[in-house]
Amino acid sequence: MKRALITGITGQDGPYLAQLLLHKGYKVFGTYRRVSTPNFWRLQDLGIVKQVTLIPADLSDMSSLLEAVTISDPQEIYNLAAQSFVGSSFDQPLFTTDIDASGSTRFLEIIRHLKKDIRFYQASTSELYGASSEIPQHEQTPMIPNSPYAAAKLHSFHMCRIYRHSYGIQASNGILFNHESPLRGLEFVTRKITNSVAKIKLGLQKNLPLGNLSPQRDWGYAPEYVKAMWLMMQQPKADDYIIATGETHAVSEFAQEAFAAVGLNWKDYVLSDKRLHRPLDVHQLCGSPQKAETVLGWKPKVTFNELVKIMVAADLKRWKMFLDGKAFPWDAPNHSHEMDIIARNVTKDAYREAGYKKKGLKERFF
Ligand code: NAP
Ligand code: F7E
Repeated sequence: MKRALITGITGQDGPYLAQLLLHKGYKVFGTYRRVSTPNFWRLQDLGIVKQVTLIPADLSDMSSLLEAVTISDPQEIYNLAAQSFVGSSFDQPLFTTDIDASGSTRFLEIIRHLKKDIRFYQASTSELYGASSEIPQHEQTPMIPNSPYAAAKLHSFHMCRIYRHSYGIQASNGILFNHESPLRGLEFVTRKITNSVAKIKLGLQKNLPLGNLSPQRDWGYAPEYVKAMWLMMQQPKADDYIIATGETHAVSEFAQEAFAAVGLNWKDYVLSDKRLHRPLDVHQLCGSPQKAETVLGWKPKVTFNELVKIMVAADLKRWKMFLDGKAFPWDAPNHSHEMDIIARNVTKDAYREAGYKKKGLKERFF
């Protein structure tokens, strides 16, 4: 029986990947962080929490990673754990660097020292292309990161390449473009929109404040993307692959489609809030999945419109069940209103009151 270790099994991709590997007959181990409130709702939603072996580990703690590898003794490691929210990486650049850059190097070092034949999957990202103007982006497109998140992930991308060439470690980078699902975190724009659309439709929310509406993203469906991760690990040689749909849509289009799915006009509800703009954003991402199609035989099926409908339907169903008094694993009821929890907005108001703007503090605080 093959054994796989998935870091970040409590996130969006981890449970879908675990489900796929279980179907393929793997013994699946997953790392989770010790948190004050347990966070297994996605594994529960897919009904697999009892089928995976959970190991406590943190990417900042080398000994816990060594322990996880020793316990699981895997043929394949999928390193999905990350501080994955680009917006937060501007607020926590050092933490993001420790987890998203050094975290993967810790695993590569463990594999090197144990001298084990372990295949390593690194969750790389379309954010690496950041400021690149080439459309569509392909594997040779110059990588110009536009956030601390992307810079940290670029470090990991190169460390995989370097360990591959220096020590023959089978480390592959999956350069995945945005992929979404009903299990997406609520802070990401797609799920933020579909959760709000459901609440607005049911009279539980009045409007939807968003940041920059013009960035364009290549959005795919997460369950299809985890299949590509597994396919990469089955290749005789490690390599880097873009996983994308080849289509790009603006944030405003996602909002328009999501409101239209419940018969509403997005312009009646979406508010523009400058506080939600990032200090630096990525304008347009559109990936070419040609190499993945040719080498891995991987092709996306779910279209942009289908993706939006899947997500809206899931959130609408959840809020209706909630109103009917049903109990089920879910994140939204415990989620604070975003505008209440963004610390930099509090800072902004405090600074404005103190008249600090004149003293040259950065514009983003105002
Ligand atoms: P996600 O939902 O944010 O999940 C991230 C996972 O990492 C969670 O399980 C989280 O644990 C864990 N984690 C965070 N900090 C950690 C730490 N210090 N030590 C151990 N675990 C930690 O992300 P995702 O959407 O599933 O994405 C999976 C990976 O692919 C990430 O590396 C992301 O950067 C990358 N990626 C995602 C996309 C996308 O569109 N989804 C595209 C390209 C690349 P908690 O549950 O405890 O927070
Ligand atoms: O933002 C804009 C925002 O946070 C998408 C991660 O999985 O994919 C994800 O990163 C766009 C940005 O995802 C709001 O400014 C407007 O231009 O959903 P997002 P992301 O930054 O693309 C990549 C591939 C990853 O690797 C990451 O881990 O939407 N936007 N208004 C907003 N974004 C958010 N979150 N909230 C808003 O209100």
